[in-house]
Amino acid sequence: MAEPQTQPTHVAVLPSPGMGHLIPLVELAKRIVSQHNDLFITFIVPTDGSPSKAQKSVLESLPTTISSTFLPPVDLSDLPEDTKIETVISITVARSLPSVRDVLKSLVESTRLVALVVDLFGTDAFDVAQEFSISPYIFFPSTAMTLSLFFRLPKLDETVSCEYSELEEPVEIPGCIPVNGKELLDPVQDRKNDAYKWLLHHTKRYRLADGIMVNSFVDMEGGASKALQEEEPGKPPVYPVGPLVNMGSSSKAEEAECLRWLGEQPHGSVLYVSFGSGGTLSYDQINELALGLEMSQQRFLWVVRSPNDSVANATFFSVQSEKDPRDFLPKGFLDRTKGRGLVVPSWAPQAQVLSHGSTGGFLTHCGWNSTLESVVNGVPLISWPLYAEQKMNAVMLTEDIKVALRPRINDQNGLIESKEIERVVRGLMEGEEGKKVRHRMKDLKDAAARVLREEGSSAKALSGLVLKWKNQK
Ligand code: UPG
Repeated sequence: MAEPQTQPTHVAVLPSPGMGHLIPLVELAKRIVSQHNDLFITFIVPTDGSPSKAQKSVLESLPTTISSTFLPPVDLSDLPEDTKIETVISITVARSLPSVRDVLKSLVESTRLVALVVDLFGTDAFDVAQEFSISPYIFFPSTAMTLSLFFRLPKLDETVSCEYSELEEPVEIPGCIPVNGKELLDPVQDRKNDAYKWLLHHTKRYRLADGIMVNSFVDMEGGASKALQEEEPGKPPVYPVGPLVNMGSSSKAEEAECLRWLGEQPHGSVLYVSFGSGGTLSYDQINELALGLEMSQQRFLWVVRSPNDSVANATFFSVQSEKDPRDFLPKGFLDRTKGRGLVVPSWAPQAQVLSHGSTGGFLTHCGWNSTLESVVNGVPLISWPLYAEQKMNAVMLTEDIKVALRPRINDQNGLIESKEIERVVRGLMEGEEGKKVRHRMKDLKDAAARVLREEGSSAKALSGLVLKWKNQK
């Protein structure tokens, strides 16, 4: 066997299922190897079926020092239909552990493997890391705010006896704007559901990590970052290393078409509308959105998925739209908005859309990657949260740092109606309030660029950590 200390440093990365988890981990890996060409990274990807096109295309385009291996799919056929997404993700990771062990074993035998990085739902793999004496780390792909809540959750669980949504006072999250219990992330909304139990299980294990990287930065989440860095017995160090975002390029024909269309629109005139990789709307809500966009008279580029009337994350594991948009959009909508609006089924090259000069606003589900991609391009937001921690993100973006406008839901029918959509879209694209959020977003864009420069806070935090890995015995 080669002498371990002469071998290059190697790090394993375990993304839990979902493009919103894989993409930022890939960005983290790219950033590390671009600055340390003597460090090697292996992605170990758990799955419950064959790898999706989107996963493959993200992993195939990486530098040669980053490799990836798809684990044998686990069988989830025993899970009831209504199993929540957090449970599905956690069980996929838990059932993949025997194959994670096989891969780690072979890496330990052939490389100087020093660390295993998991994301928010991957902490069960820490036990396997421990078997091989590898340091366990977490990369947290969401906000410092959510991470701050996660550290607080075990205590809240002990002290609160009712559902959090029934609390009269908003929940205090260290360093953050207080959040009404109803707007906390989905899996804490029903404490009897397995999704809550899984989340609690993971949050208790966060303390086992040797360190936690969070995809955020001090200028954007100053209060939460500070609270997270306060030392406390048993709490691992937290490193804000963001914003790490996909700036990708793509050469697919259908995507080129959408960028060509953008190129024909005036500067800053187009509202980009997208609900991330998993977001779906009900049939009625799609109808209202279409009418609202039409009534606003603004230009738009809308990534449309088939309606789903029962859940808001129907495409989380496969991003294909099933139906032709003509089958569910209002009659005549496509003809009436021709030229002014472009509808793209399922998937758009979002990174390029947001960096395009014609894009002037983003109506988003507030997924954290989408939010950060907008921040680095200085594009102001309309927040339309659907599931996961998106409502918390919307509260922060709208009420705390004020880079987003949020449309109101009609409590009677649970819909955001066309008139309200028209009002907010016009407000963002041509109103006074739009100017203010645009201005604040521009400042945040500048700050984001600053923290990633060599002497910036995020760059320094990450390089300090990589140095630690390299010096590890
Ligand atoms: N994307 C595209 N084209 C599309 C749609 C999405 O390129 O048409 C990309 C987008 O650029 C981004 C990613 O897909 O990089 C989507 O990530 P994100 O905006 O974070 O949304 P989700 O996929 O919904 O992310 C999940 C959770 C979200 C959470 C995030 C990080 O739903 O709530 O913030 O993971 O933990």
